[in-house]
Amino acid sequence: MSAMKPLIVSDSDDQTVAAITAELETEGLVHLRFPALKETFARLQEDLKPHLESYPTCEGMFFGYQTKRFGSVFSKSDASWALATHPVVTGVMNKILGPFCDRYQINLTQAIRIEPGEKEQLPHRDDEMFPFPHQGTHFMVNAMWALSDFSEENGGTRIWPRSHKDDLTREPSYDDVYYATMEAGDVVLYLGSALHCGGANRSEAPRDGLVISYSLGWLRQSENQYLAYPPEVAKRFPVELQELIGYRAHRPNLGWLDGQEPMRILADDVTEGPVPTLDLLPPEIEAMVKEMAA
Ligand SMILES: O=C(O)CCC(=O)C(=O)O
Ligand SMILES: [Fe+2]
Repeated sequence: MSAMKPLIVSDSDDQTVAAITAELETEGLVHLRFPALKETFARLQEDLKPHLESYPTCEGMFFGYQTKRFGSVFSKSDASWALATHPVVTGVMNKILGPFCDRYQINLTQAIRIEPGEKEQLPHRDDEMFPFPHQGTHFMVNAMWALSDFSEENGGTRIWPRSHKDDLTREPSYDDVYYATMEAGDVVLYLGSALHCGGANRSEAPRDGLVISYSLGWLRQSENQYLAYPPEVAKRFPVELQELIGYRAHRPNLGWLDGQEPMRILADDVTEGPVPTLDLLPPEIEAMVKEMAA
């Protein structure tokens, strides 16, 4: 499977979200194109270009010696906000991650430039860092947005379809691997449990991608979102993004600040000083607590 026709997404309706979710759950990946994001995407490319130039290459066997990476993308480009919160993408996250948590969250943002000459990365699952068996539960879903064209030759991500249902292997067969072949602006969504890796770049030009990763709201985030986006930075973000990066508590009682919603400190008129600790419970537990107290 060397190429896959992208699904052209023009509507954000339930049917579109359901079709994409079904494909993602069956195959472990789905290739999408959003014609309406063209201008936003051009701004994103422009904003990220100087960072892709100035960052040094990584220093590690896994991250690669001829690969550049950087995070904190939401503060480097306002245009990235619309990608992270696109209703089709969040609709799919709701369906896949929603059943296992009160709210899903941003796990990381990472721009990745694979320079010419880079070798293929170790095949892996992105959710391997969670040291707990979770077959049958989705912990993470990633979106790999193509900042430049992706091809088999220039290091387009390799993803093994349906591998999320198999045991983890480091030596998969290349007979049925999918080489992400994308136009700049396209995105491939893939499960955190899908086996994949960055490809070798045998071309003359860099391959640029942007990963926006989502995970269950009760897991630790890969990229420390509160240091990446401290309150004075996060204040600029739309509320939906503030919530997604973790300024909204996960019910019950995870991620609060002094017993209250961390969101409150983003308000301009936040009250200083001692505040009461509040119950931050899911509606069904709140109802039960009330009933038992009655
Ligand atoms: O750059 C890519 O195509 C994928 C990189 C990747 O999978 C990773 O670093 O976890
Ligand atoms: Fe990966």
